[in-house]
Amino acid sequence: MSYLILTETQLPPQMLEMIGDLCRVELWRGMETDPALLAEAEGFLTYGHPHIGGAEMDRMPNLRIISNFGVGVDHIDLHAARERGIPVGNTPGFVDNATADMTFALLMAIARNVAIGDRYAHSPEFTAYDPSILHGHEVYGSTLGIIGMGAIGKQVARRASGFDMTILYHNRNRNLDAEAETGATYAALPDLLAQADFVTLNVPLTPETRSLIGRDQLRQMKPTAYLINLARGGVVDHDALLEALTAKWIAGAALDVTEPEPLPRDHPLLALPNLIIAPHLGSATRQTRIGMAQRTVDNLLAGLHGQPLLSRVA
Ligand code: 8YV
Repeated sequence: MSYLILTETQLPPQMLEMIGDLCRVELWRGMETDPALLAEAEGFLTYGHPHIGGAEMDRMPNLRIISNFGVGVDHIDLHAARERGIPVGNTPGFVDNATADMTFALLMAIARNVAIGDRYAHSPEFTAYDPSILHGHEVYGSTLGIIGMGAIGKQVARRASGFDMTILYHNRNRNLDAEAETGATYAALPDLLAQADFVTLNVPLTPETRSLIGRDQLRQMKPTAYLINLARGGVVDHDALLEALTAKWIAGAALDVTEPEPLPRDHPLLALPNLIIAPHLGSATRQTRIGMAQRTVDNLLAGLHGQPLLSRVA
């Protein structure tokens, strides 16, 4: 017995090995996909972020499981999946540490001019050491504002406590566990923005968090402060960010995610010296990818066999 599953990009060999002979894997080409494959597909493994809405689901009448590689499911219409009785699985818990590490990597990199320093040190211009250049912002002992105190935000806070940072956070609800464990203090969003030296975004993208950081919020930040986005591009209004970085309302920004992703190659954000950008590397460690792959495959197979998923989001 072999199930037909679709995926929008080639799966890495390690995942194919985990799936074994149980499934036949074919590529999803959006609405251009061969109707015979759509009619037969029983599983969908979203390896990147393809949009799967009600219209897409309706083209796959035999679909019994959508298994998402990753925790964020903003590209999948969960309401439409629930209405159609299609379970959706994701990988909570597996990405937390790697994403928190990367939040800190980008925070440190923008604070201490790592990217610009790297380009300078590689260039012919670097001919003599100069102690007067590229002075960054001290991270140790500074104030961190975490927006989104879920599992990833809490791991960011744990790292920040090692740097003796004053930790403020904003969340839909207070997270008493995180407060007790990390000494983080709940703050209203305007207070957090006004006080933080570094603001990290660790929220899922939902209708409530779309454009959470716009002109007004960037205006509330200190001119010496930095914004670090490891959530989704849509959480930040990119036009407002461009204005803020150009007019120096804030000192800089570090983005792991953008909308669209990638940005068009001639996007003006890419030309700014006070912005660093990574190609969505939040969870990209060898160790984390293995855990994510295993959970994605386990959810997929459970769904195909009509069993409860190990982590179900809809
Ligand atoms: C994944 C992510 O790399 O988990 C998430 O929500 O954004 C990343 O960890 C991505 O989803 C894989 O496509």
